[in-house]
Amino acid sequence: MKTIAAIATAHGIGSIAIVRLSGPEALPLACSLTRKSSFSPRHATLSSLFDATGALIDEALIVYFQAPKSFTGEEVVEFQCHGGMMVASMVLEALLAKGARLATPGEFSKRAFLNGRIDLAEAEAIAKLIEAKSEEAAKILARQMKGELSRFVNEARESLLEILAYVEVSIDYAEEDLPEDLIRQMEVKLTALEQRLGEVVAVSEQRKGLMQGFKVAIVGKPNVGKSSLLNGLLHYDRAIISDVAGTTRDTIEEEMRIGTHLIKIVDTAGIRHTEEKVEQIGIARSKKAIEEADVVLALFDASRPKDTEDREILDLLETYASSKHVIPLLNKTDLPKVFEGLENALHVSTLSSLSCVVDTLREHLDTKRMDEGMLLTSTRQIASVRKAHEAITEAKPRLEEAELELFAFHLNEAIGALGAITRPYGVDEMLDKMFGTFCLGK
Ligand SMILES: Nc1nc2c(ncn2[C@@H]2O[C@H](COP(=O)(O)OP(=O)(O)OP(=O)(O)O)[C@@H](O)[C@H]2O)c(=O)[nH]1
Ligand SMILES: [Mg+2]
Repeated sequence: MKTIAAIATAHGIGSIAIVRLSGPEALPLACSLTRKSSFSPRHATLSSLFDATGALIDEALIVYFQAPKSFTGEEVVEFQCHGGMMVASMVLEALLAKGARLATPGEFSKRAFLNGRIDLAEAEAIAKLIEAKSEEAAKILARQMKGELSRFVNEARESLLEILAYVEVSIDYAEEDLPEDLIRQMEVKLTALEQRLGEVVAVSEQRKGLMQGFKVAIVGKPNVGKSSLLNGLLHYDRAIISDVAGTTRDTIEEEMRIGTHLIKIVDTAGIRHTEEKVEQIGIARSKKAIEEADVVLALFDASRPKDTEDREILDLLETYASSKHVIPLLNKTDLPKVFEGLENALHVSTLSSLSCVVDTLREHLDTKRMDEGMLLTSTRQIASVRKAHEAITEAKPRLEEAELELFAFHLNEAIGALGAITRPYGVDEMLDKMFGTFCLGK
């Protein structure tokens, strides 16, 4: 296995940067770069670093992790050098010149997985934690990184394996039927598991936005003040505002923080009938933005009478009523009110404070919070648990019909699907698990 190296910190200016080294040559390479003979494990040592020509590059803190007690399970050395990309690049170059290879993206985690230090669910959590879009997501991922999901999956898998063991044995030794009470026990266990997996999938689907970041779209007919609302929420002039209807031609996306959430907010082109080609494309994008949004801020102009365009937008939003959270806003309330209806809408003016919009958004997003409980955090995980759930649903009636081989087949499917989340079982491991606790006595 080659020794790999990479800069582990983000590009840009910062006070320190970390260069990571992993593989059998990590310690000799570090010694060579520092002209030291050794490092004691898990101690921070301040040392000068020299390049291949012997020139001093930097003074860095060096931490050596002896295999297998390291992130990758290999020999690892971390160089905490001074920040900015120049110094870190020079340290990296020096390591490469001495024989290390540049790591590919995710290679440290891949080695950690291959060496059994983390499973796939934990690796996924590490990757996602870096991009977490809310405090809740970060907490869920931190728990997942510590093995919460893996424990859940393993427990589910173990109980399926236990059932499978009984069934396989009775298939192999078919003189006697399975005792009736054993079948009942299996059914109870399977039903409980089926229910639990179903719940986890449902909750995870519902809270997808928590992991991926919620999307909030601002929609309405032209000139109602959508771009003014965006700018007001962002506290800077991001979008062009004018009294010409049709000013915004394309969707504009920005990130902003609402409470504990990092959301994407999208300003859209005003929706109306138009012959103008570019505007038509913009309007199609506005509709797409509604489809992609978790929350829709639907804006109307209080200073003008309700017209056909407003009604069409209300009809359009009606079609999304069950799948999106639509918050109606009546804007320009600093002017005399002419618009009739939408009494329940939030009354706002982009010329003054928009705190009520922020509060309403935060209240809604907070209902999606999840401080406790487990969440599947990727489409891959959701698909696997759903597959396991379906396989169990398929399996149950087979048990009743005493079609044990088919029953075992579906159980195997469920075990396989769950295994894909963390670490697929090898055949031997599966047999060991199955028969390890099972005394055949024959
Ligand atoms: N009096 C008043 N005028 C507002 C308010 N909000 C926006 N306006 C004005 O309304 C006009 C249209 O505002 P925009 O924010 O460009 O409207 P828009 O919905 O983005 O329009 P399009 O991009 O054309 O779809 C501008 O002249 C704004 O200054 C408000 O609360 N009160
Ligand atoms: Mg606009």
